[in-house]
This record gives sequence, C-alpha cells and structure tokens, in this order.
Amino acid sequence: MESKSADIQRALIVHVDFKKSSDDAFNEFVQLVESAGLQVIGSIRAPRSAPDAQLFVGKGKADEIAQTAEDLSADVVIFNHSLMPAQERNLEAHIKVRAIDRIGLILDIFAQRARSYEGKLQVELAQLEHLSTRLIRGWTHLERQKGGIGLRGPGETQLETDRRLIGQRIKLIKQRLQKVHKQRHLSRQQRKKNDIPVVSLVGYTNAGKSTLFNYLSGANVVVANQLFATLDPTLRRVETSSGRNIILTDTVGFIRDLPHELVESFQATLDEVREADLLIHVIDVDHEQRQQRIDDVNEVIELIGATNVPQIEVYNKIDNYPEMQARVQLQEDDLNTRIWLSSHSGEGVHFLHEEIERHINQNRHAHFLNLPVTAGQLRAKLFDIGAVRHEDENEKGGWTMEVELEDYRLHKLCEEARLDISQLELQSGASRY
Ligand SMILES: Nc1nc2c(ncn2[C@@H]2O[C@H](COP(=O)(O)OP(=O)(O)OP(=O)(O)O)[C@@H](O)[C@H]2O)c(=O)[nH]1
Ligand SMILES: [Mg+2]
Repeated sequence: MESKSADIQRALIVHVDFKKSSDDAFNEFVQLVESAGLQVIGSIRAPRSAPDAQLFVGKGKADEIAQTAEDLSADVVIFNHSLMPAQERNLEAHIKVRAIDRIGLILDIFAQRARSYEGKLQVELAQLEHLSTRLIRGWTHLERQKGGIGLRGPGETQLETDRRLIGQRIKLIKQRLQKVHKQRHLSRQQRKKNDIPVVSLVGYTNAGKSTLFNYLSGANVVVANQLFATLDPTLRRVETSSGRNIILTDTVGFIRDLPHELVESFQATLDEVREADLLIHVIDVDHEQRQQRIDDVNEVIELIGATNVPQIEVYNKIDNYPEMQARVQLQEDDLNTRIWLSSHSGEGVHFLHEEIERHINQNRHAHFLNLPVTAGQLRAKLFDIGAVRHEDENEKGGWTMEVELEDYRLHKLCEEARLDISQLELQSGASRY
C-alpha cells in the first residue's frame, strides 16, 4: 500500500497529558513525526483527565486545533494517542484537516521502511486491519482497479464493496504470509537440528541495536538517529571466540504502546525473538526514561511469549559519558547479566563476547526425566537436538532418560509439548545412572 505521507508535509501535532505531563513522551512524539518524514509546524499540548467520547479533546480545544491548523496551513493533524474510529471521523469533520492517530503514524513509518517481501506484506496487513475499522461512506482510498467492477453485487453500497475488497485483500495477504512463514519455520527447524544457537538483539527503538549488530558481525545494516530505522530482520552467522557458530539477529525496535495490529502482523518476525536462545536487550544508557523503556521492552517480550529466554542487558552508548567505565554486573540469580559498553568505540564489547560464550556453553545441566508414553514428541525433539545422554524404557512403556541441556530450553520444549516439567523431572538424587 502506498505510503500516506507521500503527499503530506506540514504537520500540526497534538499531545494530551492525561496523568502528569511528560516531556519525554512529547519529545518522542516529535521524533516519531520527524521519522515519518513530516515537518512539525506547530504543536498543541493540553492536560485532560479523560478522553472525550466524541472528539477525544474538549470542544474548545478542538476549535483551537482547527484555528491553528488553518493559520499554519497544516496538511495534517497528528494525535499522539490511539483514537477510536468515530473520534477520528468527528475530529476530521470538525477541524477540516486530515487527522491521524499514533497508530496510523507508526504504521506509516513502517510502510516507508519495509523493504522485504514479508515486511511489506506484514505492514499492509496491519494497515488494512487498522483501516477496516475506519471505513466510512464515501471513503475512497482503496484502489478500485484491483477489481471493483464486476465484483460489485446488485444493490450493494460502496461501503459494503470496500469492506468486501478489504476482506478479500486481507485473506490474500494472510495466505501469502503463511507461505513465507512456513519457509521461516523450516529454516529455524534446520538451525535447531544443527544446534546453532540464535542470539537476538532486542530493545527500544534507537537504542543502538543495529550499531551493535554491525560491530559484532561486521555487517553493514543501516544505522540512523531516527525511530524504526530497522524494520526487516537481518540474520548473520557469527563465530564466538571459542570458534562456535551462532546466528545473530537484528530486528525491529519496540516502542511504548506498540499497536497491537503490528505485534500481530509481525508475529512471524517476532517468532525469531521468542525462539531465540539468548536475548541481548540493548538499552540507551543516555536516556532519562531508561527504566520506563526497559519496562516497555519487557512488556512486549512478555506479549510475544519470550519471557523464558535468558537476557543480557547491554547499557549502550557509555562513550557519551567520560566518567562511565565498561563493566559487567553479574546478577545473583544469574539472570539478566548487565554490561556497560559502547557500540561506537567497541569499548566493553569483549565483555559481551565473553557473556555470550558463557551462556551458550555453560548453562547446560543434566536433567533426569521420566517420560510417559504420550511424550513421544518431546522425546524425539530431545534426540533431535542431541541432548540425550542415556535412555531406558520404563515399565509403563515410557522412558527414563538423562538429558543435558539448558534449563530454560528444557522448559520451553516441555511448554511446546504441553507437558508439566514438574511432573516429568526426577530429583537428581533419584538418578539411576
Ligand atoms: N554515542 C553513541 N551513539 C550510538 C551508539 N550506538 C548507537 N548510537 C547511535 O544511536 C542511533 C541509533 O542507532 P541504531 O543502531 O540505528 O539504533 P537501533 O536500535 O537499531 O534503532 P531502530 O532500528 O531505529 O530501532 C544512531 O545515531 C547511532 O549512531 C554508541 O555506542 N554511542
Ligand atoms: Mg536498527
């Protein structure tokens, strides 16, 4: 789908402070609008306790927006919030200028950045799902030449035709995506079989993931001081210091209130993160809202079901602070090791190399399992990844086995097989070997 911003230049932006006013949220909004290639010509901020059902803002504020938009000849008014379709419609009628909400804005940036076949399909799907709730009479964005004539049934209104066309297009895209996803799934299976660990970079947008990715892999992924510079995932095979191969992946950044249409459409891309063996959570050390952003990212990680994957927290950009030293902070529970480094200068990156190595090689433990006969699939997987050390058939037709693998990986496999690990694992003292 064509980017909406192709013909839009001058943006008036509106940000409502519902709780306490937050400059960070406002500044990020400006950055988002600029990342979409728009020019911010004016801004309106307003405190409010709750959104108005009709206009989102109060009537007086809506009048002010309309007047300012006219005075500044704005092409578009952008709201830093998610608007209900009816609110968006009422606002447009009231201010007589195109109104776009935060989700529409983020979708537009994604549409501009998508390069790969899969990325383009994913963005179009998200856009169509966003649009399908916003169809109104007289709506004319959809390309009619794709089959309007001949498709239109007798007595059918334009609105119904549009809805039907969108529905058909959504179905078609989903079918195409399914094919791509199958391929992706197969390559992942192959990597698992070959026991190549996958290490995925995740983090808030603009934290420096691609810069670190390039440093670690020698790749040349686009780095830019804009939000969502990266959209399509990139994978590189990288050798660790002990000569072990890993797959390193760079992917789309996260942001506060990531539209759920996007998370859904990008499920396949995000599967790479969910099925990774290790996450490197890149954090901009520079940012005053650092903790908030860490929480935002962890929220998305939870949303996509990747909470079980171990994390290394990388506090990036220490070169901005002469007093900051590269260092490692090992957490007591051995989870979420923290590393301070600079992806620009490379200072401290060797700590990260060491940590990756440690995670990959030293987190394997022996587990003693008692598998019922119904757990054949789990058993086959354990063999597939080369984790089985010993196996005996037990009296009930199941198996008693000793396996060696990372705890989280065993948990993940059990989860996938819908088996409760606590029912399977024998106390290590009960080992028969
Ligand atoms: N000073 C400093 N700047 C950095 C460092 N790492 C990245 N940057 C800058 O931060 C900005 C964002 O870097 P990217 O690598 O594109 O960030 P990203 O996380 O991939 O961002 P998205 O793909 O947009 O989500 C760029 O301007 C980089 O030059 C660092 O270690 N030090
Ligand atoms: Mg990037």
